[in-house]
Amino acid sequence: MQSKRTRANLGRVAAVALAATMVVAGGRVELAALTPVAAAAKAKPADAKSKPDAKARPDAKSNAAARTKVKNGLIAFASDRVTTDNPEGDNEIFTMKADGSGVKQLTKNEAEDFNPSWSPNGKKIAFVTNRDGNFEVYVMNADGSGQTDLSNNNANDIAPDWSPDGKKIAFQTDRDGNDEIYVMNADGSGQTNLTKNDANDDKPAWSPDGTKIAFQTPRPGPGNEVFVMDANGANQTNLTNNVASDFFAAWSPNGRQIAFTTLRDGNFEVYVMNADGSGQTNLTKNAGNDFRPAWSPDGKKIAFISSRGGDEEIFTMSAAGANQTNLTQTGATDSDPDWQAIKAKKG
Ligand SMILES: [Ca+2]
Ligand SMILES: [Ca+2]
Ligand SMILES: [Ca+2]
Ligand SMILES: [Ca+2]
Repeated sequence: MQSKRTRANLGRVAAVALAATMVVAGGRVELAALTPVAAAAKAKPADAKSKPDAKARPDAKSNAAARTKVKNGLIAFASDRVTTDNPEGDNEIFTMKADGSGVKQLTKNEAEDFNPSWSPNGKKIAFVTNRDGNFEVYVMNADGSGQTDLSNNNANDIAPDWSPDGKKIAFQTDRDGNDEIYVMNADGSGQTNLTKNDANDDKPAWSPDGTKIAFQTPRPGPGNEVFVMDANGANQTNLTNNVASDFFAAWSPNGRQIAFTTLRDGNFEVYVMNADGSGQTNLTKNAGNDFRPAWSPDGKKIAFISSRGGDEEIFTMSAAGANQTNLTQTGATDSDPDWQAIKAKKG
């Protein structure tokens, strides 16, 4: 049966993609991530010198200008909730308002559809689907129309993330025998390996100024670390440097912080750190699993997944960890939040 096949396939790929989030602690294996992957370094002295002050940098200035023109839009997410248009209960892409109301289903497909990622202008959503028999990065319009295969490769292509100028999409693929971070043009052309490392390199996240890509990798192992590299793959650097697994990096809109997930406290917590890896701070502080942070475009809130109530729900909190609020409350698995940026109208 189709849905069974795709589910089995999803399970396999999720296991591959998330293998690096498994941690062996005292002989006990803890499975770190429960969803279908949905997950500025100790800057070199030379780097640090060339960027002494973010405020003084022209690109940082233009980012600040851009921020003032952006407001928070919809939250896209994946869910296996049963609906009239999803009787089989496979994963579909949905959107909702930031208060959890106005839920709309964008995909209607018996395959698994997940990992939504808004384009910087808020008009398109890249996502992952296995409707063609293996995982591909697709793109669609914000209303669900025009669903198109971008990666078009027999390997598993997942975890898309747009460059801030909307011209490129980074993603994760196992086409070379282990997971690598690739980049392609927004039309799917020019697919290029950035990481080229025997370890699994997963879950790219583009910095708001476009110069860096954060990702997760179990180097040196056994757990994942949050790494950062230049957008061309150079200078791959460990930011977290912690024996526990650290993964699911997400840049703050001003580029000064990176939210991530860590197992260092015995269950998943959403942490935040400065973009150079300093100041690693627990935001969620909850006995349940809290993971996969996604910033609001205005930088004031963070969406994340929490299973503190038993099943995975989409929560939001302030950027300081206050007001942790469940938006979904379905009993289904709700995952992969990503927040739309809307350009405020002029005048
Ligand atoms: Ca589906
Ligand atoms: Ca593929
Ligand atoms: Ca690799
Ligand atoms: Ca927790």
